[in-house]
Amino acid sequence: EQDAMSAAFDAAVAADARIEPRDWMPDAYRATLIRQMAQHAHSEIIGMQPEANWISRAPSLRRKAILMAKVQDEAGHGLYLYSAAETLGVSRDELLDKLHTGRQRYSSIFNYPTLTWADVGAVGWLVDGAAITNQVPLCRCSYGPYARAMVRICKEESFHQRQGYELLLALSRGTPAQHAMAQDAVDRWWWPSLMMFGPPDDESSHSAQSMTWKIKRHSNDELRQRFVDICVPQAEVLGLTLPDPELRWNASREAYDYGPIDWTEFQEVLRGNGPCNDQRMEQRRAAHEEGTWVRDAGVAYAAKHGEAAA
Ligand code: FAQ
Repeated sequence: EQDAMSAAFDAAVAADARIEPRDWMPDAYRATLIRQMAQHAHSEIIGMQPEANWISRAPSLRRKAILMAKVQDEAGHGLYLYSAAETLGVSRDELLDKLHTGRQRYSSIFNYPTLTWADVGAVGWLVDGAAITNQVPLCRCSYGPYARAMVRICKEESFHQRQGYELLLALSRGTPAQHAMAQDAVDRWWWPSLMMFGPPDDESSHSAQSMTWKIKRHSNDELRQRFVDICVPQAEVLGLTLPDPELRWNASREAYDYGPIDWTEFQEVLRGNGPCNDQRMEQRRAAHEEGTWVRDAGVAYAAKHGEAAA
């Protein structure tokens, strides 16, 4: 019987059909999805911190309203993704506990500081831009609940990317000091954004299996290249430069060549030694503790009204 279920799973993946929560799936497929979806959900909620840092100092009411909406969207993305992960038989409590005790990861990118207002623009343009490049193919992921969650998330990420781009354009066309601030932010965020796509293909431990299962549709390096090719012309329109002297069009590859990525820096950030790792984790744990009474009240309310309904 196990063989028949396994064959049905393989056939569904081969036919580009969706695997749904009640379908049989290999344990390793389930574990991979839990790892990736949890890491993705954690990234969304930790990713609220660097931008929330600027809400109280946004330069206008309009900019503040836009930024607040964006940060709220990230919370929403986290919630869809935790719910989607729960369909695999794990609880949100368990996943949060793993985040808080360092047993699950969140994206390397959120361990960098947002030093100026221009960083809000650079995060929108580059970080959300990289996120969309990586996530659009996830709308075709073989696991149904993840693929469907990605559709709405990608639409919202597109809005986020545009707000960042528009913000940077305004600064770039502003005073010389504003232009310099925009350039400095791009200089600091460019390389960490390229690292978001994960290690190079030959060092990516999960890629081959995840691509066979159609969880991932493209390799880390393919998506990184796609992102570079999208960004170069956008930087030209912005009037900003990308901090890579080796960046140039390669006519034979029909793609931009780019300089070497500092993978030692990436590994250090993953080990917890990035500029903001400790701060991000402390703030996350504190937010969770301070929210205990809200969760308790919710559970008490549900128990009381659940009884009434029964
Ligand atoms: N950071 O074998 P691979 C956002 C780990 S966007 C930290 O290549 P895989 C939106 C990896 O877990 C950011 N760790 O792994 C937003 C593995 O570790 P393990 C979130 C990383 O999974 C914008 C090891 O390295 N997006 O939040 C990173 O096949 C603005 C080997 O790597 C997603 O999570 C990294 N960058 O490919 C929010 C997208 N890269 O478990 C707020 C979904 C790799 O063996 C504000 N995830 N690692 O110890 C994916 O597409 C994949 O998981 C990859 C990595 C492509 C990230």
